[in-house]
Parts: sequence; C-alpha cells; structure tokens
Amino acid sequence: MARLIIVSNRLPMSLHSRPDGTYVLTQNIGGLSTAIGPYHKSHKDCLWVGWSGIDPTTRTEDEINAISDEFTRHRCIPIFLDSKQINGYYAGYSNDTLWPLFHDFAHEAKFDSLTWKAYEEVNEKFADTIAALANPDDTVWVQDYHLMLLPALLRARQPKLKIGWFLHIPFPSPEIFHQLPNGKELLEGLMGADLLGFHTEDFCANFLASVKSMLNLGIDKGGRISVQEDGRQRFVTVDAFPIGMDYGLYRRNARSSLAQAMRHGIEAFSGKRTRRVSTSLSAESRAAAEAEESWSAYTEDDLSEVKLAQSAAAKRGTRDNKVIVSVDRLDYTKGLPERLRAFALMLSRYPEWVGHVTYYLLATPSREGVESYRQLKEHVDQLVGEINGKYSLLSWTPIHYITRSLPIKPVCGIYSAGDVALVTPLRDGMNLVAKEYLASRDGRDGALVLSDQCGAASELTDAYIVNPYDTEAVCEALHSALEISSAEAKRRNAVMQARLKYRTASLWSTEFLSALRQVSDPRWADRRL
Ligand code: ADQ
Repeated sequence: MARLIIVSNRLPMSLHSRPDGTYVLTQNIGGLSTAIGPYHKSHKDCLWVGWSGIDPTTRTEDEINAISDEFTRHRCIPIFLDSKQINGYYAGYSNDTLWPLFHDFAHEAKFDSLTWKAYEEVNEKFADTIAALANPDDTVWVQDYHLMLLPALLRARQPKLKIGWFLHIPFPSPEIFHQLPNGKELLEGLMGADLLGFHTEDFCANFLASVKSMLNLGIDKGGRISVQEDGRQRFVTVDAFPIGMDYGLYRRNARSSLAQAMRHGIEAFSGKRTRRVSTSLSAESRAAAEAEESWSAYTEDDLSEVKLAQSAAAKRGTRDNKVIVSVDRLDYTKGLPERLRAFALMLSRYPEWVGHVTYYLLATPSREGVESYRQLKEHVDQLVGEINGKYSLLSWTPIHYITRSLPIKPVCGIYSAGDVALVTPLRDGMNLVAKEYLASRDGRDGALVLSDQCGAASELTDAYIVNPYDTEAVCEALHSALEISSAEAKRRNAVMQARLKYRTASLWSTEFLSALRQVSDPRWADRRL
C-alpha cells in the first residue's frame, strides 16, 4: 500500500530517559508539530522522518537501538546527527543563514562555507534514510527550509516518488534571495519536487521571480515550472496553501476546567473581578483608613502612588480592568521589544490604563545555543524590568512575564483571559497564535491586534492590522482594541472564526496532499494552462 512519509528537521516528539533506564516520548511544541501532528497520529499508514535530538556519539550501540525502537513504536524514523553536524546544518546554515535572510533580517545572516557543507551532508543523510525505506509509489512530503536540497536528492535516488515540499516561513523578495551565495543550488534542489507550497500568493510570486532570474526556466500562467529530466519534460507546480489550525481542539481546551481556572486566576490577579485600585480608594475604605491613622502625616511624595492610582481609577470610572495576552517563541522575528515599547507608550499616553490593564507575556526561549537569541532574551528581560519598574503600583504590576513553555490547556487559559491579543511579529510565514486566540474565544468577544507582516494578516482582515515597526500605530491600535465594545468585537470575531472553523490544519494537509496527487499524475503534464 502506498504510504505518506512526512519529513521535517525535527521529529514531532522528544525523548526523555526515565530513572529506571527506559525511555518516554513527549510531544514537541511549535507550529509544525501542532499543524501536522494530528494528521500523523490519525493516519496509521503515515511515517515521520526527522532528527531525533540525540547525538549518537554520546550513546552506546544498545542505547541507540533502544531509542530507535521507542521512536519507531510511534511511527517516527529517527535520524541521528552528531554535534558537529547539528552545529553546521541546524544552528549554522538553517538558523544563522536561511532563517534571518528569509525573514528579511539580512544583516543578521551569516555566510560560511563550512555550515553550507554540513547542510549538504545532512540533506544527503536524510535522502539516504528515506530512499532506503520508501517504495516507488509512496508520497514524500518534505517540510521547510532545513531540507531544500532534499527533493532533488530523493528524485535522483527514486525517480517515481511523488514529492511535495512546503515552506512554513516567508520566501523573500528576489533582491534579498540573490544575496545568498548558494541560492541557485537551493532552487535546483527544490526542482526535484512535484509540488512546492507556500503560505501566501506573495511568497509564491517572490519564489517564481527568483526561479525565473536565477534558473532561467519556463514558467506558465498556472505557476508551473518546466524542467527537463532525462530528455523528458516534467512540471514543478507552485501554489499557496495557507495553513490552518485545529479549531475544535483549541475551543475544547479553552472550555476545559483547567483553562477556565487559569482564566479566573488571571482575571482575579489583574483586578478584573475585584477592581482592586478603585475599591481600595473608595470613600468608605478611605474613611476607614483615616480613622486608623492621619493622612495628614504623609508628604506629597508619600501620596504620589495613591494619587496616580486614584486619578487612573477616576478616569476609568466603573469600567472593567483589562487583560492583554501574547504567546511566542522568543525569536527576533516575533517583534517582542517593539511590542513592549508600544505597550509602554500606551501607558504613558493613556495613563488611565495604569493599574487597569495587565499584560500576560508568555515568551519561551528557543535556540538557546545561538548567541543572538541569548542577547534577545537579555534585552526582553531588561525591557520588561524597566516597564514594570517604571509603572508598577504597590498593588499592580503591568507585565506578567512567563518564560516557561506551557501545555495547551494553560495556553488556552491565557487566550481565554485575554481581552486583547497582541500578535505583532516583524515577519512571519503564517502565525498560528493569532488563529489559536480566536478559536479559544469561540463565540466570545476579544480583540486581535495583528501585524501586517505575517501570512495570517491576509486572512484575518477583521483584526486591528498594524505595521509592527510603527510604535505609535501599535499603541493606538492597542488602545482602540482595549476600548472596543463587546458587540463590535463579537461581530468582527464571528467573521474570522467562521473562516478558521472551516480552514483547519487538517483541511490544509488534505488540500496539499490532494494537489500533490493531482500534479504528480503523468496526465498533469499534458494539461495546457
Ligand atoms: P513558529 O515560528 O513556531 O512556526 P507559530 O505559527 O506562531 O510560529 O506557532 C507557534 C506554536 O507554538 C503555536 O501553536 C503556539 O501555541 C505554540 N507556542 C509558542 N510559544 C509557546 C509557549 N511559550 N508555550 C506553549 N506553546 C507555545 C512556523 C512559522 C510560522 C507558521 C508555522 C506553521 O514560523 O510562521 O505559522 O510554522 O506553518
């Protein structure tokens, strides 16, 4: 029977050792495993090939066999890479060269022939492993920028395979792509596929423009690239497949007892239910305080904190306190410092929010071995400290900063508590967080402030769309989002939620795979477009 083989840099599961020497696998977080994990789980004929996260030089042969068995039980085929390969291929070429360049951070990109060699070597290793296990009628679906050489390497080993490749991050404009010393080889690597998928039409257009100028191949109106193989013509089809998410999963998890307990905890902490500042300064409590001690004993300075809180409370009147949320991997493309500056500007421009809005910032460190990521973490730590130091009242802290990775239910609890989600990446292929927020607030109000630099912006057009570099614009959008009426927020969300409910991750996989079946059919070549 023909099978589907998913291939990605990392397997969707990580291995942990138990004290008794046995192993257990846990699900990884991240856009890719969230999007395709459910498909792999529910299709028994589906295998997943990827890096195991284990350095084979640190284990005995018996241990490697036991680890392989554990992965295989979950239909995962592990690739073992030593630290030199990982440093060159993953930390080096993939994350220090391709990731920044593809996200328009060309100044962050490093070009190094040694990391390129490692990238070639690891792509070959993936090709050997897959060629050894694939049957000619199998379908191979390669994921992302780590494995751009793989389609051609596989085609050379097994010409009959149906091969698809999907890019989860943006594809840059040709001017930026041309800066890449090995750009031509990468494009040639992709020409081994039958179908190349991107999140948006814009990324497809960028890609085709680079193919046209660097490979000099014919492209027809339907986005098909014509390649010659052993004297025969073959087509490589390029198309947009905006990724969705499992709407029902987030809606269900947001309604779970655990998520609701988190939501209520957050609401209580942020004073939503008790309106801590205004009640503590009510005439009644003030009279009680004055009875106990004389306020006249205090200087103006002593009272400045109280006055600040009082004036903010007076401006806001009886309106509810609000909660802002965001959930990110700590990555420079996610725009955390820019977002924090916009939040700080809002507190200074609209002081009525002081004491009345709390920002829950969940930002989990990633790629901690990479120097620029360590620096980013320090920068974000420092900004959060500065903002909290400058604006905190004795009974209120503006930012709750959490750097742990949380399981899905608490994440849904955070989404569920957020009156506003602040999702402002500087550049992002899609951004699933924006979609998860809306699914977690199914049928409810809540406002989404969304960057115009991510794929999601072309679908979620009823959000507050902002330029993430424009601090003033983000500050104003944030203020408006906090002020939106519940009815208007519900109206906007209903439009976006209806779309997300239908365009799920599972529909995305199905549509990509059925397009792949269609374009790898030999009759496809005869179709005139
Ligand atoms: P990512 O860069 O990982 O994905 P994103 O789409 O936002 O970005 O997905 C992140 C996922 O990880 C979400 O499911 C989110 O809930 C989860 N997550 C993030 N931080 C977390 C935390 N602190 N704790 C728990 N969970 C957390 C890449 C591309 C994106 C593209 C996806 C899918 O960069 O542009 O949308 O692939 O194609």
